[in-house]
Amino acid sequence: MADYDLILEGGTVATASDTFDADVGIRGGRIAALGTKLGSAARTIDARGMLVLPGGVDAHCHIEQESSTLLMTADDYYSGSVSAAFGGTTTFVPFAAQHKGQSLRDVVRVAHERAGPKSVIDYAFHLIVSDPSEQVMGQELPALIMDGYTSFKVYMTYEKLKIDDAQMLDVLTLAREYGAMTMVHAENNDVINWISERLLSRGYTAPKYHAISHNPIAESEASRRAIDLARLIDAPLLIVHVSTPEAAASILEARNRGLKVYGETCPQYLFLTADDLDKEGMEGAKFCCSPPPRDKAAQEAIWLGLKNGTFQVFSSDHAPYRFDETGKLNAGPNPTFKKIANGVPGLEVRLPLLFSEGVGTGRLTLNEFVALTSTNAAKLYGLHPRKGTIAVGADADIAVWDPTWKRTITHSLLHDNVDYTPYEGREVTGWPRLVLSRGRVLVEGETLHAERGSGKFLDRVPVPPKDPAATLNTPLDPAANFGARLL
Ligand code: DUC
Ligand code: ZN
Ligand code: ZN
Repeated sequence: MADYDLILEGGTVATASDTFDADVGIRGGRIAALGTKLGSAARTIDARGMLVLPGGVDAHCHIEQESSTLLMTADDYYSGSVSAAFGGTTTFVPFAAQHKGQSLRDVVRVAHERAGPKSVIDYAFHLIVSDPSEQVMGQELPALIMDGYTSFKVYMTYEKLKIDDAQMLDVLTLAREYGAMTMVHAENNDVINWISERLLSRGYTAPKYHAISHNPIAESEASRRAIDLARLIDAPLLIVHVSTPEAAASILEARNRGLKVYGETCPQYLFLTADDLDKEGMEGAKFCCSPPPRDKAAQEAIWLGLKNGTFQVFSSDHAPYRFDETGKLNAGPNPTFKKIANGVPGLEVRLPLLFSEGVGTGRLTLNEFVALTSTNAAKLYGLHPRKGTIAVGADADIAVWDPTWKRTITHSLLHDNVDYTPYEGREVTGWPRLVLSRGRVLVEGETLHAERGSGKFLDRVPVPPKDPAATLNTPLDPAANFGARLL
């Protein structure tokens, strides 16, 4: 019998901290050895000239999920996970989304029913909490966190999803007590609505007004407020899909003060601008997402944030809607900017875009790239060290990158179920040639080997604060918990 099931031979391994030449021995789905002359293997793959990186962890994507207006995404767990795999992502964390009035337990059950038979990559779920009712806050959410659903997203905008500041404080308090991570969509709903109404009443309806209505101040104000609410509770907070220099600066300032504040950004804020929404006719609808792409100066600030510790996580926020009546144009062929389905696809191109424009140009080191696209998300969401690194004992989730592979991104190259890509025609250098999930070959060249439903759900454990005396009670006891800070 061979020593290993598979050896990747002669490649350069990179983790979030180190880069070194080593063969990787894989046994039983895990990394069993790193070194040279490892022994025999049932299969050996020549990785000379290749970069052997941890598979990507995409911690923000919308898969087989109904939007707040009950519009279903174009990707289900099969097409979504296949698309992820072809782009070098081996774990994703889509959302189990609650709509007002729904039981969170039901929402989680449905997410499992959707993902289990279809996903080809391993997955976990973030919850979306839109209705923090007594039942949800008193029973369902604490129980779900303890069951391992240790992260959830809340919204400060979107009429049907948003929670108010008092609800946010309740949610943060509960997250702190039970050891969960709160993710927040930070945009000021009233600011957006106020501008939108003025635009619409003057007949300004084209897609480009989406970007104008989502003014950067709506994002920076809400981001500051969310940080302050988290500061009051001393709860961890991750601000998702950050697009503006000001919001980025607030996150960095909070981090420098030692707050447990984290930031995420996405490809659309590095590679698209508001000008893309101003394309001919309804074409601009393809680029409508919230927050919207900004300007060149904002792109530069977001690049800087990837480098200077503002952002820990680079996710796709893949929100796939086709450019037809099932998606972007579900409200008719000529909708106002308010009625265009929000979101852009990006699951498959997330890593190649950042690799090419980040590592390829020298803006990011290879190790920073690995940290931003894989390791940090695995750590923040309780998946590390099983996921997000190349180390003995870790799952053998590996993307073997050809750093010289030049490709032109075009819709027909991609495997999602969307009928366009916002990055059409963009040339990139570097793409994975081989993708492994728990040692199984998922993708080799342009061929998919994975079986439907072969991805596994990933258990996580909550991490409550170490000092139980510091744990907040509900309702809050100001004398015990807040005295020092409130005075
Ligand atoms: N914005 C979100 O908040 N979610 C999905 C898509 C989008 O554009
Ligand atoms: Zn969002
Ligand atoms: Zn999103």
